[in-house]
Amino acid sequence: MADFSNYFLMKEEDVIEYAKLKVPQKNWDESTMTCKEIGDGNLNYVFKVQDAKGHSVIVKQAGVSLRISEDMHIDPDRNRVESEILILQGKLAPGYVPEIYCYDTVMSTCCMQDCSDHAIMRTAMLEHKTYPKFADQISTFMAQVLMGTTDAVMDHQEKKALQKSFINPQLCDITEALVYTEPYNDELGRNNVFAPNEEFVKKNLYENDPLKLEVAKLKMDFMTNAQSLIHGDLHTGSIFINEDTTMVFDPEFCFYGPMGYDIGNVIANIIFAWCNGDVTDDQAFCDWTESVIVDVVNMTMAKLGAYYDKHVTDTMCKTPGYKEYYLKSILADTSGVTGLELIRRTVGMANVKDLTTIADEKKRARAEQICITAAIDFIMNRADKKCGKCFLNTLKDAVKKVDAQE
Ligand code: SR1
Ligand code: MG
Repeated sequence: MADFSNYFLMKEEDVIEYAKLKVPQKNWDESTMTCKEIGDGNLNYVFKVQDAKGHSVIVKQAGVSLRISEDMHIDPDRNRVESEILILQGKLAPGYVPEIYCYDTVMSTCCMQDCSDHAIMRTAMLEHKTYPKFADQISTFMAQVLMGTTDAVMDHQEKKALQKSFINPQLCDITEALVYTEPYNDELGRNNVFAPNEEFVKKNLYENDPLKLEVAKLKMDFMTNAQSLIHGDLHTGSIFINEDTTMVFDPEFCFYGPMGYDIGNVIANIIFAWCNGDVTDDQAFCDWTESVIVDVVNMTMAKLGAYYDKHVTDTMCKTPGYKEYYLKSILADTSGVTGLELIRRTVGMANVKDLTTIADEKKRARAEQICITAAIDFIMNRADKKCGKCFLNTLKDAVKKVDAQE
């Protein structure tokens, strides 16, 4: 039997032994323990271990190559980064992330709270479920974690220590390529463009120099604006949800970057959910997603401002007018990133099921054109998107524009 003192990629039977050893506090009923690999992400292996007495744990292991592509290799130390940030986020926003029971830098594995009384939000979105508390909960999480890790609030030396510990060059490299570069030129031939939209993508993205100029500005901002400790991949596949609670997981892309990156990811992925609902004319679901778009923007900005007022420590940041300047730039970044995420999940290497599962070719092509059209507006006119309604109007205007071209 393995003693887990040297790294190897675990199989289900190994994970049972691992859980017995590493999570003894569960008082396992050993004879009834089972394990199932439940991961469907692009990078890691995720197992659920349980027994007949109701004990359970999630065991997540980082492989040396990625599930989405065997040619892509990333240091499995990302598992440590992920565990440490979950612990920190749990302190800043208690109850909004799974509890980490332990993590192990030899096996690049962590053991965490089983959240299977929740759904993965993307799966729930594909079933057109609605969650009235979501906007309030995700905005609280973002405000507390994002503003709570800024230079405006934190001791500057402690902030720099965090920035150093969460420097994450390999994962950032993926984002810089897949979000900020390849969707605009397909330089590595890895884009997945839906065949009926090839011409549309060529004209609106690959040949759109004014757009590329704005994306270049956003890319350099992503790489240099160490504003807060961001999740770095806050899409609906990184959120557990049920009627009562919202829990954020999978923060392995975290690093010190612009907080609009997280907020924009949430908005874009709700727009994908809207597109999926729109295809089947599910009015109740679309109405809810529309309210989420408006509320997430407005509530997040209001809570960031309130957190700032209560916790700001930097003397110069207390100067009248600075907070408003700061929040304005966050909102513009949020709009820009909403556009970037809409584009990269539509035409890039990692697509979203909200679009790819639309079976009707014409409806899928239309949905993708809506995303790209809205995205261009979100990026090009990002300084003008000053409230939640403006974000929703950008989507509605894109629908009108695409439908008028048909
Ligand atoms: C190579 S990994 C592809 C994507 O999956 C992750 O969830 C990130 O979004 C990344 O860009
Ligand atoms: Mg992920």
